[in-house]
Amino acid sequence: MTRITCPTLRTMVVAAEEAATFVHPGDNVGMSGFTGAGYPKAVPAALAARMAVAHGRGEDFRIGLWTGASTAPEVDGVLATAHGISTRLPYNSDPTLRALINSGEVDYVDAHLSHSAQNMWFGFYGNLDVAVVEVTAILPDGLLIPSSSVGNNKTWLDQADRVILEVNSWQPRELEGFHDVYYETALPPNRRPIPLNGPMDRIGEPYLRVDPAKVVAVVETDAPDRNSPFTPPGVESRAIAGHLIEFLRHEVATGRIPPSLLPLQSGVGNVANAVMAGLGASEFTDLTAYTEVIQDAMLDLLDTGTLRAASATSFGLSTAGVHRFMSNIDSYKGRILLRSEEISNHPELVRRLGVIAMNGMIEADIYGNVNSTHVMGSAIMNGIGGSGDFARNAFLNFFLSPSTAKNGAISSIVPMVSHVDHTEHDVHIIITEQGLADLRGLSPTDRAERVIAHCAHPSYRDELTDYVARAKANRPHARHTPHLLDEALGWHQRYLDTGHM
Ligand code: 0RQ
Repeated sequence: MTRITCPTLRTMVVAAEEAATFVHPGDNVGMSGFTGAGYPKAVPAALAARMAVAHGRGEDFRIGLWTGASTAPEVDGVLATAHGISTRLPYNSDPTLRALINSGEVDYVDAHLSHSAQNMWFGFYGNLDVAVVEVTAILPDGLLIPSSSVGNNKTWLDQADRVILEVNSWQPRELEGFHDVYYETALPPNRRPIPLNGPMDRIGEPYLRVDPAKVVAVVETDAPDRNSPFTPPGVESRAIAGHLIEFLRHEVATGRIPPSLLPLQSGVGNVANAVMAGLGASEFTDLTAYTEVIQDAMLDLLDTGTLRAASATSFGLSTAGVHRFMSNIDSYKGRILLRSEEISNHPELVRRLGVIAMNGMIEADIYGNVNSTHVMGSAIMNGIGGSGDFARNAFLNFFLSPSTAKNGAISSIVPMVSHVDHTEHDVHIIITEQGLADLRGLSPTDRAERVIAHCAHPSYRDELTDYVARAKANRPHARHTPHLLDEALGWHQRYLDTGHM
């Protein structure tokens, strides 16, 4: 049964190799994809092959690659291997591309995900030449059923000069109705409030629109999403989750948040999964999520009723998670909604809903500044992703990490972060396996005391305490945020000197 029932677009079906000829050297290309879901499966590889041929002839064939967030080896991996990317935004987690960014070959614009679509609308990123977007099906009237992520697809389809659609029959046809795409966006000074008052409010439509006159090619695929496996939560992740859940209990007891909490946002990865698993084993019920990504642990919570419903922009499931989702798909309808990322991550909505934001970090400093993106100040890991969209506007935000990295050789609690993503003015609560530091309403020196006592690994506590004492003694008239600049900036150098990084 064909997934392309629009007569006009049916005539546009071609092989991926032919579709790729519509992408030219120097183009900006907006591809679908968010956390390894809903990315194009065939055209990027065909494009990479053309790039390799061009490079073999001594020609430069590179593109600006824009997506929703991270993709997969079939997009970032193949294009990076072909040295076909000149600029990348707004998020990457592919190791091959990361190496090219860190070597200086690829320019990377690491942006707040909620900003990426509007930066395009405002004209800050330049012209978008081509959109390559995966969809689940094309309906008779040309409307598109989105696939397993929405990301920036609405914007790419709307703004690109030329559009290539990939129709992936691996995506369940029953995804129809899981999406809510909001089209009433206007530019300043004509913006209006977004009419969303609860995490599951429908404010848009279940389909993406495309101008058929812009469609240059349609490619049929039948290929799975990346579906990375999950490792069961380790001891440290479980300890972090335990501290967080204990703290939520405390906040409920004080009456600051209701027993069903406030809508949850959870980052991706092992710690985030452990937090969700911990909530599943707790007494909390009737929770909601207003987040970016639906991971396996969220399906668990939906299955048991701990979680009533979840709004996101993407799935991020393991292979087992996909099978579970697909075999019970009807039971999730109406309980999972996928939106464009400018809505899933919108600061206006995050603040209105009072989201509880939980994100990983690389390091925090004793005063509460957080680095989510850079190793030793210079090397990008992934990017800020949605962490800033949520954290800065959240009712409560948590930053989570083991207290040490690289088998204890590196402290994740430092005098001064080597790169700042979330400032001391934004960060509420820091948690490591050692404990939790609630920084709300504290002065910098009180924060330092609490972070060192509760979050630093015991083997680094004395050194950090001594640092603050000496910094205070050194400049008696500058004790608001005591620092010894040489030492603070040099803290990370020892790891480089000892060859740990
Ligand atoms: O490196 O894999 O080489 O061993 O950083 O660290 O401990 O596995 O933690 O997978 O939770 O990732 C901040 C990167 C944490 C992630 C970050 C090294 C460590 C390891 C990963 P190896 P872990 P996680 C919504 C939210 C930004 C985007 C975001 C992230 C690697 O959470 O990308 O929040 N966040 N999005 O060894 C040196 C340190 C280190 C360190 C860790 N202090 N010094 N290396 N590492 N701490 C989702 C989206 O936006 C899509």
